[in-house]
Order: sequence, then structure tokens, then C-alpha cells
Amino acid sequence: MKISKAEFAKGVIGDDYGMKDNLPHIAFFGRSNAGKSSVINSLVGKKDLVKTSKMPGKTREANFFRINDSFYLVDFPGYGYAKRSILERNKIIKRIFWYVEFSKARPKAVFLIIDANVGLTALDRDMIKILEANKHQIVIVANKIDKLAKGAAEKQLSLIQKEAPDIPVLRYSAKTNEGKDELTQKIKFLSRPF
Ligand SMILES: Nc1nc2c(ncn2[C@@H]2O[C@H](COP(=O)(O)OP(=O)(O)OP(=O)(O)O)[C@@H](O)[C@H]2O)c(=O)[nH]1
Ligand SMILES: [Mg+2]
Repeated sequence: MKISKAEFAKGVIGDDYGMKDNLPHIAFFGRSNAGKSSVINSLVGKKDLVKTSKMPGKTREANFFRINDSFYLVDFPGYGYAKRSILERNKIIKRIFWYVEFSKARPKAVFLIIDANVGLTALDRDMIKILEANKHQIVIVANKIDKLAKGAAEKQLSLIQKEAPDIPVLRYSAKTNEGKDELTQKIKFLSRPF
């Protein structure tokens, strides 16, 4: 599959995650600054389909992007951004948890974007637990792999895989596009209609 068309469809602040056309959707979760928006941009080959920022906390809505007229990628706000007020952080986490547990519009899969350099954080582990409890399909994307030397990258990847033995872990760099073909294939497979 080649991603030939990518367009912004809607931004969700409340709890209306359904789309009229009923196309499947795939959710991108992760810590603020892990690179969710950058990964989506690199996948679709556009620099600025999704706004990214050196200042974490850029994405406040869940943004739906229609891909090839056949499915949606959804960029969720990042969790755990320390400079946000506790109230706002809680609000984001609560919305994500609600979506994972109760939303009628269930994602076909959740891609958990992490910074390969940082590895899984406490919040990521909580997220994995609640995703597993609700039987969601999960893929971990170890982004920013370009920041690590080869040996260090391998070490980090096997550490992450050891912590999450049942979840596929993909190496990725939104900067160099490393892993783009693998991630695209995974998305294609998981977003199939049935
Ligand atoms: N070196 C490197 N930098 C990256 C990569 N991916 C993202 N970044 C940088 O990391 C920062 C955060 O990226 P975003 O895509 O905005 O992160 P986000 O997860 O969407 O953040 P929120 O919207 O706050 O949740 C930006 O400065 C990006 O340029 C990568 O693969 N390699
Ligand atoms: Mg973002």
C-alpha cells in the first residue's frame, strides 16, 4: 500500500469519535513529545499535515486524518506533559481512558508511540494495561531511533520487547523514515475492513 491521499477530517474534543462513513480507524497514543504527530507526517509523506512542535503539548484535540479514502489515522493528545496543569493532564488521560473503555467507535488498533531513547514510562505501562484489559490490538512504535547508535538501539529495543513480550515492537524514525515500509504494512493489515 502506498499512502497517496491524506486529508484532515475532524478534530474531537468531546467524546464523539464516530465518523459518518464508518471507515475503520487507527489510534496513535503516546507521551507528549514522543513524536506521534511527526510519525503520522512521515507516514503520509507530508511535512505539515499534522502540526508538530519542539514544545510538547501541541496536540489538544483528537485529530482524524482520512487516508486513501479508506481509513483514518487519529492523532491523540499526548499524555504526561509536566508543564500542563495537573487538572489538564488528568482531563487528557481521562478522555483517553474513556475512549479505550467505552467509545462505541472502537479503533482497529492502537499504535503506542514511544521515544526509543526513553523507553516505556510508567504512564505507557498503565496505558498498555488498560488497552490489554479492553482487548485492543496494540503495536509499540519505538520512534526517534535515529538518536541512538546501532548498539544502543538494539539494546533499547530488546529491553522494550522484554517488558512487553506479547506486543510487536517496531523501530522507527520520523526524521529519517526508517521503518516506514514496515509500519505502513502493519497499518494496512490492521485497518482492513474485516
Ligand atoms: N530526531 C528525531 N526527532 C523527532 C522524531 N520524531 C519527532 N521528533 C521531534 O520531537 C518533537 C516532538 O514531536 P511531535 O511529533 O510534535 O510529538 P507529539 O508526540 O505529537 O507531541 P504532542 O502533540 O505534544 O503529544 C519535535 O521537535 C519533533 O521534530 C524522530 O524520529 N527523530
Ligand atoms: Mg502531536
